[in-house]
Amino acid sequence: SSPAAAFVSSSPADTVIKATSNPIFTHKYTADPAALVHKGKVYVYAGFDEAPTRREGYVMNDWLVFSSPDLVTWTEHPVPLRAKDFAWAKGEAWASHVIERDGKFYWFSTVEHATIPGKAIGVAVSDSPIGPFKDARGSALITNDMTTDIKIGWDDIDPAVFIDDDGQAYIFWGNTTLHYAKLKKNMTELDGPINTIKLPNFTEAPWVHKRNGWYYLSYAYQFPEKTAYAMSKNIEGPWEYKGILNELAGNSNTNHQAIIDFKGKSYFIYHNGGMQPDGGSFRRSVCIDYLDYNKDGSLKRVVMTSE
Ligand code: FUB
Repeated sequence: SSPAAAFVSSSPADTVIKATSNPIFTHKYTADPAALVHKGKVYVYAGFDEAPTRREGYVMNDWLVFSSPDLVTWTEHPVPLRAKDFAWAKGEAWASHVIERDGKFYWFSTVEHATIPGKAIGVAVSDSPIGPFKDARGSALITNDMTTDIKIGWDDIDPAVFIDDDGQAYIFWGNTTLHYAKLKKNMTELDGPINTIKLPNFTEAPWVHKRNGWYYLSYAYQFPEKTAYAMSKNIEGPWEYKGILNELAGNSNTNHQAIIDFKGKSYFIYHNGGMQPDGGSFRRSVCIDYLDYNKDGSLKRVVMTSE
């Protein structure tokens, strides 16, 4: 696989990258993309896979942010958030999601909790989509002891936040069991009970989006992971399982997607393990492909490309 993105120039603050094919970034391994469209630009927030070649296991300390006006020219901004920026966290910058509300940007992040065993979800805030972000609470929003399925230490991971047209915000998260709860307007507190959604072979990585009156809930399916999805007319369900959306992502045993509309087209942003010479489950690379809808609102299977 030949490098797709050419390293063009750098300054102490920003690095400019031209990406004419997948993977979009080749100077670093990047994983778990979340994407935000804001004022004519796409922001991609990704975990930084730093595992040395042949190491089996995640080495993830920082998150990265990239912005682009056209999905070809990307700017990598200075590191906007590190797992250790949450003083209560031990580390491990796993999957995250950034969303804007009333001019502030909220970064929901998975980290390892320092004192409550297992993963936890924190929230950081900034006035800018590129940060810097600061812990918004001083404590975790969700910890492993708040849900009953405490068989594994990584069941409270992978936040996906969605704000409905009526202004109500929801957070979805989980591994093996998919949870969701309402968020207060301040975006830093849960509002009401933690609920559970049952979907076939749910593993992790939920992402919720809405289009033409349909809610879509895509997620990592089985292990190694494909991406599957469900649809509903109501954000609180019931969700109807609709099938596989994306196949195994190269030699990565995880699959993690973000879905956006940008300048009239829909995009599926994900990571793939097989796109760089030493790539794999712990050295993943963010890719972008088109997402197409059928007339009835269902989704066409993603065609992963290297172009
Ligand atoms: O990158 C670490 C974990 O792997 C993420 O939190 C999951 O979604 C999976 O991609």
